[in-house]
Amino acid sequence: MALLLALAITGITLVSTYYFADGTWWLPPYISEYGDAYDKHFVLTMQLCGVIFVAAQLALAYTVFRYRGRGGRAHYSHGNNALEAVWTSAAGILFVGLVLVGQHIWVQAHLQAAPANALQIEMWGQQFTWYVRYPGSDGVFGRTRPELMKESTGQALGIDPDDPAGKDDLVMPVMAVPVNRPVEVILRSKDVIHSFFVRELRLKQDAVPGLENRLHFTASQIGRYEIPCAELCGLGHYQMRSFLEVKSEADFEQWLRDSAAP
Ligand SMILES: [Cu+2]
Repeated sequence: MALLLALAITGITLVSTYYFADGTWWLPPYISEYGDAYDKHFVLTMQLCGVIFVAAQLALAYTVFRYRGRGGRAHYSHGNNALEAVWTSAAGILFVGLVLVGQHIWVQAHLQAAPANALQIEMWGQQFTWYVRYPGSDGVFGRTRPELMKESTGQALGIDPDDPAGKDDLVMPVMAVPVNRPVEVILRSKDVIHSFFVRELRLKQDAVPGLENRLHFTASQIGRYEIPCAELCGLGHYQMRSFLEVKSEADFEQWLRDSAAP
């Protein structure tokens, strides 16, 4: 029995490690400026954790077999404080080290200001849908008022009719962006915490009620990419998704015109 268990542990460890190592289980190709640094950091993390994972699982398999029941009295151990201290601090150093090595990628996308020519887009989360707002030709988002929010009248975001800046605002179910042009996304939520996630951009950021969370990117590949909500936000969470449509500059302008037409 102990031998079978040890073999099963070893087998599962080696098979799962193989699929990670040969790239079967990996992210789709990236389309943003963060992709290269992000993937390198991801690989480094996976390699370090992978070595520890394999070593720990093999040690477990060995221990299960070596100390199998042979009918004698069990020996009880209270552990080893020196060993506990060593591997706890080793794990601490590893985690803090990885954060220090990778933090510049996060800072670049989330803390540094977007380029001045970036196209601004608001992304609103609501149980269980996304609303994408474009500021229109004036480049200014109209004021929103919570008491005016009403889905049944098509006023999901409560754009104030008395604010001239809101007259040309465009609210869409999908996010279209021009290729190779910086885009700043302003994340807002009407109810609970949602999360904007596009695997191909290698970006994920929460939309939090009461906050305006910003991130920016430049998409380099025309195509259609899923935007699932990546925060368990309620019963309908599984169906909450939108799409990022990266278009050529001309197609994007055309899309804006078509969408704005009554
Ligand atoms: Cu959600």
